[in-house]
Parts: sequence; structure tokens; C-alpha cells
Amino acid sequence: MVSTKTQIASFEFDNCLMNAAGVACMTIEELEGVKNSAAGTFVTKTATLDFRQGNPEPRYQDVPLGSINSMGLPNKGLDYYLDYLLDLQEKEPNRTFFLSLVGMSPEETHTLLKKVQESDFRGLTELNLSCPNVPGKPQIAYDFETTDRILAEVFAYFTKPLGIKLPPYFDIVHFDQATAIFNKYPLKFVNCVNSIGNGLYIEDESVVIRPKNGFGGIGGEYIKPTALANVHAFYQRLNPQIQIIGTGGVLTGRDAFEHILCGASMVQVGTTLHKEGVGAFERITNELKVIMAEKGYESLEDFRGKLRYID
Ligand code: RRO
Repeated sequence: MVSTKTQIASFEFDNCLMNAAGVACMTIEELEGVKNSAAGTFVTKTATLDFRQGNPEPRYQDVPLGSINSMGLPNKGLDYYLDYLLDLQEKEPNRTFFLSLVGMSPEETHTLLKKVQESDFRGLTELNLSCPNVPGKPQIAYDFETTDRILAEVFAYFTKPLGIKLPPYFDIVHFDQATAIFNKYPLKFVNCVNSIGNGLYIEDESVVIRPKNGFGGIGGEYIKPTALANVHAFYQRLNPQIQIIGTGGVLTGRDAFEHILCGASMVQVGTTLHKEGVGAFERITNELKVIMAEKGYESLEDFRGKLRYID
């Protein structure tokens, strides 16, 4: 009997696979599609205080080895997602869902988190510190001073389970510096990684997305080695109470297996979900279970974080 069930903080999930924020999660209809699939849960599109149209189209392009996007944080505004989740948690009291959010400024982030704090929301909140696509707004988590200040301010009032969505880091010193900050706070999880920011994809002589002259976040096969490195670097460094969600380059059960081997407790699917639809969850789950069965593993705990090194 092979199980892919998992836990984040005190919450249990029947399956470790779910969508990555931004894919199949803008509308209630899309969220219901993920909820009613083989996925263990869903996360909403990152919400701001007010509805946002986002960047001009075309702004997302599937490409052979992944995807490039510059969506620009289009979303229906916090109340849309929060009202839906408040209703859903009464209808499905035995399941837990994720709310993703970030403000257009630190002040707006606090307004959002205070609304969540004051609501009856009982799920997990993911603070997105890594959107690469809003012109003039740098990825917050590349600025360690600002990240530290925001987290200090947040935990002065926010007592519900909270995690953060991180951009990929590319230097060992940055893993050390980021960890020194995160370990000061009662975070429940870090999610590694958001898209690799500001790549450029060219077809013939042209870019393929309109915003920012074609620069956009890269996802899919391109980013798996970077995603695995970030999952494992933080798994090695973070307090064990801070769990890891692994995101990036999950096309197959083998990819999910590798994220868990690097230390992930939950695995998110973005580009592949966009390309394949919610049927991807059942396929990847089945592939993961076959690998576990072949290796004699019955649960994720049997191999989570047990990546082997060469002496
Ligand atoms: O909406 C976006 O452009 C976007 C966001 Br908020 C994010 O966090 N990551 C991404 O690749 N795109």
C-alpha cells in the first residue's frame, strides 16, 4: 500500500500534489477544477487588495521546454478568494486550502494580512515575495532588508499559519543570508521556487509575449535543477518546523520524487498543469506511486530529504 499523503503544519492532505499559484486558480471555476481533481488541495491566484487587469496580452506562452509569462498579477481581489474559501471551509471542513496574496506595497500587504487575520479563515496563507512581472516592482525576496522588515511587521499581528513563496536564489551566500532571516520567524513553510525571473524567449526574430519587451518568468523543464537546488538548500538550513513546498519543473512522477528526495513536503505543478490540464495530477500521482512501489517506499517519510551525496 503506497500513499502520497502529506502534512503541512497541523493540516493533512490526501495527496502531496497541488497547483502552483498562478495556474488554474484565477476563478472559482478553475479552483473547483483543481479541488475536484486528484490534487491534494489548491492555492489561489495571488490576490491583491483590489481587482487587477494585469499586463497586456499575449502574456503567457507555452514553449517546448517550459513556459514564459508576464501576467502582471491579474486577479479578482482578496475578497473574491477569501469569501469563496470561507464558504468552502464550511462545506468541506475536512480539507485545507491555500490563499496566496501580496500587496502592491508593504502597507497593502499588511492590510491584506490583517483582513485574513480578522476573518474566520482557517487555511494556510502563502505570502508571495517573488512576483517578477510588475513593471517597477522588484522581487521582494531579493531585497533581504525589506523582506526581514516585512516579516517582522507581519508577525507582530499575524497568528495564523503563514508561509512565503520565494524566487530562486543562485548563490550559496544568498541561501545562508535568506535562511538567517527566515529562521527568526514562525513561518510554517517556504515555497521554492517561483519562476526564474526575466528570461527571454525568441521565435524567428521576435519575442513571444508583449509586456516588458518579451522579458518574463521562466517555468517548466528549464528550471528543475534550480528548483531542486533551492528546495534542498533550504531543507538543509531551515529550522525543521519550517517545511518546504517544492515547485518547478514537475512534469512527471520522477520529478515529484526528486523534489521530495530534496526535502519537499508538498509538490506544486505550474507549467505542466497549464499544458495538460487537471488530468496531470492523476497521471503524476500514479507515476510517483509506481516509483515508490518499485523502491519499497510506502510513504513520503520513507524518502523525504534522503538525497544521497558522493563522499
Ligand atoms: O502574475 C504574474 O505575473 C506572476 C506572479 Br504574481 C508570480 O508570482 N510569478 C509569475 O511567474 N507570474
